[in-house]
Parts: sequence; C-alpha cells; structure tokens
Amino acid sequence: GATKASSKNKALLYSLLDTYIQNDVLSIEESIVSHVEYTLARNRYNFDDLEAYQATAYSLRDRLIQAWNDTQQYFKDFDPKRVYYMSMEFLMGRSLTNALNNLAVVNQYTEALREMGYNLEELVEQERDAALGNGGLGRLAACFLDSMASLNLPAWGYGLRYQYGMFRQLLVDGFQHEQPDYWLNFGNPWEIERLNVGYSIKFYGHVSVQEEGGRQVFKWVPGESVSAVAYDNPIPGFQTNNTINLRLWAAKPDREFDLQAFNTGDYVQAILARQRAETLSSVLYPDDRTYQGKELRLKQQHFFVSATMQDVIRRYRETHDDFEAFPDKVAFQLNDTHPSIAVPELMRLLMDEHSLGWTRAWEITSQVFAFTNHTVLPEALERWPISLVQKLLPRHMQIIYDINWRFLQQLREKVGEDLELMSRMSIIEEGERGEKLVRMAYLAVVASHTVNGVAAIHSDIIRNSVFKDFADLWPHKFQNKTNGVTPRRWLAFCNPPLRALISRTLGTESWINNLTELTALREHADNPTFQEEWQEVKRTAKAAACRKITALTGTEVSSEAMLDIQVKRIHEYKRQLLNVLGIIHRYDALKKMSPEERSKVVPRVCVIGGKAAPGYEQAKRIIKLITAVGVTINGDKETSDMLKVVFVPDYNVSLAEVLIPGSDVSQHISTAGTEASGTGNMKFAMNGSLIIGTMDGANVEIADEIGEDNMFIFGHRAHEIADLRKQRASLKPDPRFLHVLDLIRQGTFGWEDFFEPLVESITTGGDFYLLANDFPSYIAVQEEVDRAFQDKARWTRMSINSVAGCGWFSSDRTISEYAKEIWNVEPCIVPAP
Ligand code: T68
Repeated sequence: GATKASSKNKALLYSLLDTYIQNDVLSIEESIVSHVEYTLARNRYNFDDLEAYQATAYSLRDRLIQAWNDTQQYFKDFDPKRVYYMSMEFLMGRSLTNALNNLAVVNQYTEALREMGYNLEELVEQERDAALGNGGLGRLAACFLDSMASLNLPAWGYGLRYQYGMFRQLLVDGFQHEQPDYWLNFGNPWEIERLNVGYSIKFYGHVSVQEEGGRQVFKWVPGESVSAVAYDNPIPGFQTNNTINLRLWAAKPDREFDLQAFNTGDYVQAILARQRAETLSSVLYPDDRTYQGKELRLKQQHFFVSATMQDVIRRYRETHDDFEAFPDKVAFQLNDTHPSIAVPELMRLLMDEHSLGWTRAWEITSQVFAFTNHTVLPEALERWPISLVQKLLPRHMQIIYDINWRFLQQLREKVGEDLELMSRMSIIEEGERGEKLVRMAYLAVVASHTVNGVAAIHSDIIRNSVFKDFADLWPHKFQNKTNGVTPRRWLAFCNPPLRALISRTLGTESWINNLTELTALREHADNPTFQEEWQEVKRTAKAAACRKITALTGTEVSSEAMLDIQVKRIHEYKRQLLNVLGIIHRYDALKKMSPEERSKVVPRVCVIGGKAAPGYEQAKRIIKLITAVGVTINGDKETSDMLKVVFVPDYNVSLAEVLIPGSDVSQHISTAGTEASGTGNMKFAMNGSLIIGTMDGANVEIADEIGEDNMFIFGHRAHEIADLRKQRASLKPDPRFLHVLDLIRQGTFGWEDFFEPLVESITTGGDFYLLANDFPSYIAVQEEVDRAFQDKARWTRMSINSVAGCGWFSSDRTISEYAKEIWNVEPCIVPAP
C-alpha cells in the first residue's frame, strides 16, 4: 500500500530533517559511534582501525548525501541542460581525505577521532583505492568530475562498477605478477545501491521487420538479456554545496527474461545461467595499449552505454513529452571510442522504442555527442569485426551500415565520385582476409558535433594525420582541449604544507579555485626567506616519499639525494628504457671515476614505477631490466652513496599522492608525437618538481607556461620524427649508447638472454621510438640537471616558477572550456542550506 502524496504530512516530514547534520566535534563523534553500533553492528567501545575508518566514512557519507539530495532536487526543479560524461574508466583513488577537505571538516574529524583514541592519518590508509581505470584516461575522468562539481555544473558521470579493478602488481624476483583487485571485499561505504533503478540490456538474437501504417518497424528479439543496476557515488565540489553523481552500473540477472528459461525443466542449470550475467561487469580490462577484439569487452561497452542512454532518456522524459528539446537539455561526452556504440544505441532507442523517423533521430543524435581522442597509436584504435557486431548487436549493425551509407552519399555529393577517398573514410573497413571491421573512431567522428584532442600538439596531429580527411571535410568539428588535473587532490590535499605556504604568501586560499593566481608566486622566486620555507616544505614531503619507498622496496634511500621519479604505465613509447640506459651510463661513469671525483657527484635516487599490460612482453622485460639493474647498482658499495635504482611496485593513485610532492625531478620522455598529453607532468610541476621532458604532449604547453629555462627539455621534435624513422638503418649511434647496450649484453646485470629482445628492439634498423637518436641530448640534459641541483638558489627558483606557471593545467580551466565551447552548459548553483 503506497501512501498517496496528498496524504503525506509534508510539514512534519520537512521539519524532521530541516537542517544539515552539525559538524562540531561532539556531533561528529556521535555520528561515528552510531555507525559503529548500528551500521557495522560492532561494539561501540571496541572497534579496530578498519571499523573506525568504515564508520568515519559512513558518517561522511551521511553529510554528502544531504548536499547530494539537495543538488539533484535543485537540478530537477531548474531543469538546466545537463552534461553526461561517459567513460569506461574512473580512476578515483581514495575518497576519505577528499570528502573531509571538500566538506571542510578535516580539523573537527581529526579532533573527534583523536579524542576517541584513533589517528586520522592511519585510518586513511585503511581505504582501498577505487582503481576502476588503467591510467591517464581514467584518472582524467576522475579529475573532470571533481572540476564539474566544483564549478557547479549540472553534470553526471556514467561508468561501470567493476568488481575487480586494475590488477595489483606484485614483483617476484623482479618479474611482474598480476593479482586480482577485489576492492569491494569489505564493502564500499561511499556508494549507494539503487536496486530500484534498473534497465534490461539486450544481446544477440535477431531483428524482425514489420509494416505498420506504411512505415517499417524494426523489432529486436534478443537471445539474452541482463539487468543493469545503478550504484551512485556522490562527488562533492570544493567550497560549494553542489555534489554531483557518478552512476556506475553493475550487471544482475534479468528476472523477466529468465522466466522462460525456467519452463524448460532444468531448474538448476537455469539458476546457474542467471548467475553468469554478473560476470559482465566483473573485471576491468587492464590493457591500455592494443585494442583487444574480445566479445566480453564489446558486451561491457554495450551494457554500459545502453543502461546510460535509457537512464538519460527516462530523466528527460520526466519533464518533456517529446524529443524536440533533447539537444537543448542533453550533452554526451565520449571518453575515447569505448562508449561510441552509444551512437547506434541512441538511434535505435529513438527509432524503435520511441517511434521517431530516421531523419529526426539522426538530427537529434548528431547534436548531442562529442568525442575525445586520447591516442594516435594505430594499434590502440578500436575496430570491431562486423561478424561480432552482427552476432551480438544485430540491430546496431544495421544502423551502422545505414549511417555509413548516408555519410558516403553526402561525401559523394560534396567531393564527387572519389572511390579512394570513400574507402579511406568509410566507417566499414575492408580488412585483410576479407574480414570487415567497424572503425569506431570514424563512427564517433561522423556522429559527433565536436572532436577534440587532449593537448595542442596532439590536436594538431589528429587534424593533420589521424583524422585528416574528416578535418578537411568538417574543419569546424575539430577542437583542442588541453588536459588538466584537479588542484585539490593533486596539490591542496596531497601536500598540505605547500598549500599552507602558498596561502600564507598570497594571503588567500582563492588560488585553489582559480589556479592562475599562482603566478603571483613569481615575485617571491628569488626571495631567500621564501626559498628557505619552500625548501623546508620539500624536505618534509621528500622525507615522507623516501620512507614510503623504503617501506615498499626494502632499499634504504637517503632524502639528501636528488629524488628522480618516472611513474606511469610501462610502454615502449614512454621510453622507460631510455631512463634505464641513462642510469646504466651514469653507473658506468661513476665506476670510471677516482674516489676524489666521485665525492663531487650529486647523489641520485632513481625511482621507476608503473604497470605493464599482462600480455605486453616487452614492457614486462623492461620491468625486469629495471630491477636487475637495481640489484647490481644498489649492491655496489663503491657507488651506492651516489646512485640508487628502485622499482616501486603497484603504482596507483594513493602512491602517487605521496611520491609526487616529494620528488625533485620527474621524467616525461616519450618520443615526440606519441604521448597525447600526459597528466603526471602537470601533477609533478604543480608540486615543484622539475621536469625532464621531450617536446611532446602537454610538455610543450608546460614549457610555454613555466618557461623552458625552468625545465630540462631535450630530444628531437615531433616534425623531425618521420624522417628520422626512415633513416634509422643508416644511423651511427653514439658510442656511449652502444657501450651501454654492450654492458647489458655482457651480463653486467645478469639475464642477458632474457634482455636480448629489448636490446634488439633498439639496435640499428629497429628502434622505432628513436632511443639512439635522443640518447646524446638526454645524457647532456641529465648533466645539466646535476649542475642545476648543486646551485640551491637556482633550483629553488626553478621549482617555485614551476608551481607559479601551473595555473593553465587546472582541470577547472579545461572543464570551463568544454562547458562553453563544446557542451553549452552553464553553472547551476545549489543554494546553501
Ligand atoms: C592517455 N590514454 C594518454 N589510455 O596516453 C595520455 N586506452 O597521453 C593522456 O594524457 C591521457 O590518456 C588523458 O588524456 C590512456 O590512458 C587508456 O588508459 C586506455 C584504456 C583502454 C583502452 C585504451
């Protein structure tokens, strides 16, 4: 018996919860203890750190939910145009520190927990990272949510609730082993399960056509159906009451659909078949390199997309009777092509479920999507076999053919009968061995009103090569949106002493929401007292980073040495191998010095971390090489005061939050033209770590903003790369480069047979990423780094100028640009309670 709305005592209901929960220390203590007692059902005078963390998280969740309910209600009443950020990955990391800071209750919680006998810093460590992403792409989505909330945008994130996130990396004898990341083991206090929000998602089967009132009606009869259930994750903004939603879908058996299966008589088999539905959303694919033509991956994509489209249409229809206003109320951003099956899915829903004709459905569809490209590496571009799409999503295959046919028709009208061009631009590729493929990137480009790259150089490359034909046809579609990172998590919250120093110096905290205000630090860059304070901040952070490194690796590292860090996914194009070769060269040079000369060398701790895709053999060899070089070098008493090499296992968001603030220099050394943007570079620069980098991705703009003289730039430029590749076979590498390869081959670090394919990949003729070409300038710039470090005043000035020049790389700036130039959405500020 549902109670009718009219008979509810609204006055009473409102008055029962008319104010937000209080944030004084006593109220916080009461709410934590009440969660220990009633939510965890533990004894209130006996709970351990894990339970204390959980109860603390639940008490914060209560506070988040208030703001979040108000935000959703306000958006509903106001009905602004909303943006939906669609991503297969959200690399959120931990939520506790983020929630405390955004709710501005750090001090009260610290005190409440202290009085109860707990230490907040220790409780923070109890939380598992939400690692629902591979690397930069997934972390970018997480930073964007933070900025969308902080900028009061009416925005939603949509993604998948994987039960297994990014694998945990173990090192055994220096080899990578993958362990499952069952991050939900002890529950997830930050999410809200919405068993009432669910949709049927269809797969397989066939399409039947019927004539109805003179028009063809397509009916998809599925062979399988699973249910998508929503899990909502509140995303608080900074210094605002606005709290937006990240909605993640999980697969559950579809009750309706399965009823038939039970009529066949095999009850137990039918139950087991139901359970298999849940495997759909169970695991994140850990490959960020080659696109894998796996059926389950395409199923995940369709599952995610179909649930999202149905949810958005339902929300729109709550306030609209027809689809006329849809493009004025809805914007979708596709985070790479992974969600691009949304294009035929929206067409299908509009035509088959909501009875729109093709023309109207296409008008709407082509006004709502925008697409972000994150890579120029051809092996990463998604191309699904027609046979697979046909089998799994028969109706979508028809729609894709229709979209392509109309597109090619339009192309012919514009440029005439150019068969060569038409086959180049076709969404359907005539693959080798007669296997046809769907080019998902082209589908996304054709359907989207805007296509963007993620740094200026990358957007130029996609306009001039990857999507050149399309950029010639539709120049207005192509834009650049240089990436950014949230200055909350990546400066203010992960580096409180630096936040305090900046705020004291600028006399305000407003820079946290308006990062270009950091330029005012420039005038203090040469001030000796300010430099002292700056160095003190770095010492504190560096000591913490060194403690962490030692705890993780067992290798003692001195915080007197220069801390040099390269952390990111392991890839040949990112050239961790160049870093290792540089380290070997440094070691060789040290060995050749007299003790007298050696004592003048700047000591260095070289840290490398990152995961290799499980099937990526070369990347795994690189990890083994780093650790083998570490064993030899760290064990050499002659040099170990001057040089240490460590590989930090299981690099993730939480580890980044400790390492980045503590580093002196960091390396971003991809072959020019290969790294779309990079975002680690921005995080390091924001924390006063100097950048050793090539003129690639966002490094180019970082150099514009903070000045090349505040960085260590080396290597060939993007425009030179094609010619250098052609001339590889005739290159005479630098003798020092050849000598380093010889040292590896001779077994200086053992395992010479195992390393042979690595050495081979960079010897003359191979060397696709041009390590030999960039080696001499890399060595030269490393010598420059050593010289600069010895001049403390110079180094500190460079470090201050790095932070001062970082304003452009706030994701607030990036998101404001998306909002104005792509989405056409405006802030919608929820009134304070
Ligand atoms: C990264 N891409 C870019 N991809 O490499 C980096 N790929 O330059 C850029 O800064 C970042 O995106 C944000 O724009 C990725 O991280 C993936 O993780 C990925 C995952 C699955 C499939 C393909």
